[in-house]
Amino acid sequence: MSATAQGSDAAGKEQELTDGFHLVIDALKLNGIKTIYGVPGIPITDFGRMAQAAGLRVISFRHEQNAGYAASIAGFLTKKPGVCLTVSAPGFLNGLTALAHATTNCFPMILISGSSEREIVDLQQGDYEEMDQLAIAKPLCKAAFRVLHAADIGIGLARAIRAAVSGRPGGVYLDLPAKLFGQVMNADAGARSLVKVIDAAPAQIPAPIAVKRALDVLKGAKRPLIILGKGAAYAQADDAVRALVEKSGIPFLPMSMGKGLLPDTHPLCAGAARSTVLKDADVVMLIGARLNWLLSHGKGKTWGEPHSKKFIQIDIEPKEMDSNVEIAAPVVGDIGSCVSALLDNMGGNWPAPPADWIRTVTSKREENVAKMAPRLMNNNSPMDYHGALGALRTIIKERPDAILVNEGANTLDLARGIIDMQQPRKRLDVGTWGVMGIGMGYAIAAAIETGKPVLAIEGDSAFGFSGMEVETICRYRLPVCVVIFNNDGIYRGTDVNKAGADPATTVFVKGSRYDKMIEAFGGIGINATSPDELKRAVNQAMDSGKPTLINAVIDPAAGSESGRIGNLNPQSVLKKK
Ligand code: OXT
Ligand code: ADP
Ligand code: MG
Repeated sequence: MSATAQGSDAAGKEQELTDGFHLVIDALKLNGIKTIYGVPGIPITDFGRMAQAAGLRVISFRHEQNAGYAASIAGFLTKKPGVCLTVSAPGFLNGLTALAHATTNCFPMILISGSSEREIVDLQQGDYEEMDQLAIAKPLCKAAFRVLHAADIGIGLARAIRAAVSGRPGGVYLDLPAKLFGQVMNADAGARSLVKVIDAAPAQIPAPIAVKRALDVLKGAKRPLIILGKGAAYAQADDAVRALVEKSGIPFLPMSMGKGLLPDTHPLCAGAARSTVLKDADVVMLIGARLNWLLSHGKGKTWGEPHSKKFIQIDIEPKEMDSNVEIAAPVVGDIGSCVSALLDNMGGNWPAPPADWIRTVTSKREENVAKMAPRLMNNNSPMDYHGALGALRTIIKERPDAILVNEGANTLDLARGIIDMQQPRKRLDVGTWGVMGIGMGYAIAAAIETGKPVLAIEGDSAFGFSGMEVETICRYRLPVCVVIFNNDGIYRGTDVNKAGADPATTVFVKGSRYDKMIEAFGGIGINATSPDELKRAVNQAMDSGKPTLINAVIDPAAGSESGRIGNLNPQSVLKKK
């Protein structure tokens, strides 16, 4: 408890005092929150200083959006809410994209923002950075709270923590008006007002009948498939998930951030037979994955004949069931409890899936892997994606502990397929929205929360959304190696604007040297023009643990429009006239 001053009560008796600043800090510490990601300024500058003095780690960013993404991925990695701290109005708005991103991706996060005074805001009298932040945040997050009295800080924070991590995790907004920080109260009463949240994310046990129904559906399957989503990675029920796959003998398809829950090299991994398993499976068990656009909504030609399959879905959110197609066996609960219940009820002799199904999946996988293998070996200069990623694939294989952050279009889609992951929660990427800009925030939080080395593989456009944070990486001396796949632009660097002197909308300055950027802050910059050079440079960076930025020169003609999701671009009938 950090009471700060002496004062006297109404009867003139000496007493220890505390204030809003210290109560927020004490409440965070009491609940095991160790790190705050943010940008200082009015009214939270002193709060940051005091938090640091009180032993919290306060990571100061160059832009709130990156601090917010850092907090969101800290939530994913730790199952505790990641905390982002912003100033009012513009700072708050900068952090809001990340709060919405956390909610969309089901990551627990709390955006704490200082705000202007209610009396002035509500009368719209033009306060410094005036904005009705609570009203704006509400539709973009799971819950939003404002604390007006110091005595309510403990409850306010407890509500925010519970809302963020219980049930389906998500983003929570906590509004703290400037005046609250300076409010004074008796230190003992303040200490008593704090709440240590007990069992913030209670286990949610599935109904026995739901478990039985799921096993009945699964048992009847001739071509079963398990899809592992990032919810399964978040749940940290790694052993149970692995046991379920291995006991059932069912091929599994990892979603992007579900990769590594079981190694991509596992004999049952169907990652390299994606189209085949989605089209041909007759029973699909979704574990912590939604049937959204990333799974073509569970219907259409990706999924073969209409109504040709039954779905079993394990999810903590009951409303997720039947969101796109009928779910034959919904299992509602937390993944740890649900998967354990399935395992307990499978009995000793679970029948293996028919051998011809396993043969089909295996041979498709081997065919695709063999097709790709020679492309990964080239040492072309300038590099193509396959040559460059072939080099990085070996590095991640040799360093399974490292965390891979990945964004871009071609840089993302090809890295996802080419780089095998061996361990859970090691691949962090653009998630449900396919958002550019997560890169440096994720890399920073991953290094801080796990202490592991980080390799960020970034499209040159993607990197630009958060690139200034290389200064943050250098300032905190983080073991982050950023590799920029520099193909001179968005998707490709070859577009030409035939209508005038301005460059085409998708191209950047040709031959840019991003490696020079980090040198400005004392980091190591390297220009790599071939896969061999790239491999050497990354190994050197990962061995040294020093902040490094490698400009990987990629052939500007190597990529394709929108990577593997070009089909989502609307077409104009006039376009090709
Ligand atoms: O089975 P088949 O035969 O089909 O084969 C599949 C697998 O079986 C096989 N495979 C393998 N083969 C061999 N070996 C192995 N190991 C293996 N593994 C798999 O490979 C194929 C493909 O497998 P995959 O990838 O699993 O399957 P598929 O069909 O692609 O899956 C579908 C999806 C939808 C699940 C998948 O594609 C996916 O997850 N996609 C995510 C896409 C995404 O989110 N993209 C990012 C958004 S794009 C765009 O919006 C961009 N913007 C606009 C923008 C954004 N996003 N955000 C903001 C804030 N502002 C603007 C911008 C600006 S991208 C972008 C920048 C781009 O430029 P950069 O310079 O950054 O990047 P470059 O493109 O590099 O220049
Ligand atoms: P992916 O993009 O990998 O397919 P999604 O983000 O679409 O994954 O889906 C994740 C799902 O996992 C969400 O529906 C969410 O409710 C669910 N989820 C998250 N945590 C848990 C948990 N601990 N137990 C059960 N379901 C969870
Ligand atoms: Mg590019």
